[in-house]
Amino acid sequence: MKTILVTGAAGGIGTQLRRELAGKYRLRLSDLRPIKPLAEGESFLRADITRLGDLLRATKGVDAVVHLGGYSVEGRWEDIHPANIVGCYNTFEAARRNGVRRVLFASSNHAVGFYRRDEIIDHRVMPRPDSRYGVAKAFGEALGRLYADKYGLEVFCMRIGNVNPAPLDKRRLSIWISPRDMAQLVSIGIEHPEIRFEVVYGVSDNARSWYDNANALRLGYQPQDDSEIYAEAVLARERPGDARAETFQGGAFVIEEVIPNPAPLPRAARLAKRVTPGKKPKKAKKK
Ligand code: 15L
Repeated sequence: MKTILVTGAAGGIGTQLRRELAGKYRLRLSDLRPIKPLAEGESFLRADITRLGDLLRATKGVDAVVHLGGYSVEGRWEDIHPANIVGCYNTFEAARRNGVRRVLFASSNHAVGFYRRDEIIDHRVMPRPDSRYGVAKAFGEALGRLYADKYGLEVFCMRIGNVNPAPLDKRRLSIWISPRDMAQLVSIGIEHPEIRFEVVYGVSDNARSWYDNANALRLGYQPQDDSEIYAEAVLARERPGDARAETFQGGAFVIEEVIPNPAPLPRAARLAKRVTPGKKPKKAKKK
């Protein structure tokens, strides 16, 4: 049985994954917060991902790392930088030094959140982060590419939508992933023999998806769930929100600000009105 290190295992995704992966792998769970109770086949190792030494201990003897650790929403650079930039670097570097073959990186839809909702994007699009958090996810993907190309690590980047038993709102109808689909994708990331460097979307088979997830399907992903069965209930409780947030895939992340005096908003507001590239803008009617 393979031993898998899961960083950030006390978080939402980690908790749901543990349930789904139980019995399939020996899970070494790491986090700053203790995890109790542990199930059979699980062990806990406290690790601060901002410390390389902690990760060198945690990655010793594992077959793969599922790196979920770090800040999971937008935040101040002073918080994102240590947790998501330094922490991500330490994870890849510790894996390399300990000869761990494979790293699964929990990237996010927010690495590409500034694509519009009327666009279908695939795994080859340029990053278009919607937040500092999204920038850190794009950094993790780039770092993964470097470690794959330069050191031969096998790297599987999952641009995760939102893992939950059911979609929370209209935006999540497009990016939702059920816990069992998430676990299937993670298993592919651990088991697939041909992985060198891959980017896939961590989403279920949602009718309202704005992703072309061909790369995941090519690797054998067969999502079982579709958010559509929740659509009526979700839409019935949806209230109109901010126009910019509703224009872009990243939703509230595109408007959320954590710094004082953010850059002038009028220019950014114009972005939301911009036509899709390739389409000619309509001429304004003369009055
Ligand atoms: C994410 O990447 C976050 O980790 C999670 O907290 C959610 O905000 C999710 O994206 C989302 O977009 O719903």
